[in-house]
Amino acid sequence: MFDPTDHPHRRFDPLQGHWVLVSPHRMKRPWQGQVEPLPPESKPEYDPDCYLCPGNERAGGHHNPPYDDVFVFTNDFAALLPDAPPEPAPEHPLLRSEGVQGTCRVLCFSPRHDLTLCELPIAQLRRVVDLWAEQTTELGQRYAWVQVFENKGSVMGASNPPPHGQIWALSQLPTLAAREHERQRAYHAEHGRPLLLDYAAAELERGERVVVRNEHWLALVPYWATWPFELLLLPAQRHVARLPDLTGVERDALADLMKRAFTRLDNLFQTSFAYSFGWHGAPFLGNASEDADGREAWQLHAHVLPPLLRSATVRKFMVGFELLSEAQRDLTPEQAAERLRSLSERHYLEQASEGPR
Ligand code: H2U
Ligand code: ZN
Repeated sequence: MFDPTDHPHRRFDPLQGHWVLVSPHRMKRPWQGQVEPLPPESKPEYDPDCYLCPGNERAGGHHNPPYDDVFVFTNDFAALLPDAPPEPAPEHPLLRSEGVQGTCRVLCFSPRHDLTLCELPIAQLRRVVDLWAEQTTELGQRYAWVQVFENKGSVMGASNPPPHGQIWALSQLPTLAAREHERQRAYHAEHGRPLLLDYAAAELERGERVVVRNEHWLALVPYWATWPFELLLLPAQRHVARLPDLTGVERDALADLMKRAFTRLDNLFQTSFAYSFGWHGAPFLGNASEDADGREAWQLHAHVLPPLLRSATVRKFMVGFELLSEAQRDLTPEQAAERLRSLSERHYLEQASEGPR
């Protein structure tokens, strides 16, 4: 008899259209591999040597204003440029390229150097949500895709400790976005409903992969999760195509959901849990009358992709089979969700500083 907690199987990711290998029986194998160094424990509220802190000089020579709220600037080392020239004529059908225009911005979430996103007060998290929405509206007027994201922790490549994220906006749909666009549109054409709203309803009915929910939002470990403690955040009650479409009440509810979900991640291994986290919503392809943007099919959602597996220092590697064949996981998404559900929503650092309540 097939037992998903014991037998190898594959799960299908309907957003990307790929499979993930699940090998739950491997959970018992010994580990003598790499251990991640722990980041330093205490950070100052303001660091005079930090490129992102208020009033400081950045690496490119610009000065940050003495900001006391959120703050946005164009990345001094932007990967995309607004005036990049168009592609040259192709020299061979297998040597294909295309030009791309775009811009990259850095978003500072708070003037406090020492806090992470989930340690910010709810009111400041709401400011961050508003900023994401404003930036998406502005950049969507010029670019086809606006990628809002945050890299947190040095293991995920974050280069500076204060709470900050990035936006990359560009003239074409990047690969993963294009796949989600195609798959959500195909599902909508067949069923007449957004794929992710049907998915949210199925998950709410089952409950076993749900980690946190409130009146408007759902955070769950997706059925097809690749990373051990991967999360998907989505508005579960109504169709919402993009960040700017969120109502005020939904933005407050999102601030609540992020604080609770990310606090649980931090509490899991009593460490500031590293991740890449970012938003996907309908693109801005520009032909509104034919709904080329697929607004009807797209449901706004965030992917939270955290690398840690067993402890604050042992991460999941995407290597070997994963790089050459397909993603693989040991812990099942249901087991991951259960572990996250069992944790407190009070941050471990707050508990440590204030003692038991
Ligand atoms: P990450 O922590 O996710 O790397 O984001 C920080 C970004 O900030 C990074 O892309 C930019 C880096 O290029 N940056 C500046 O634009 N100016 C600076 O002085 C430091 C960092
Ligand atoms: Zn997505």
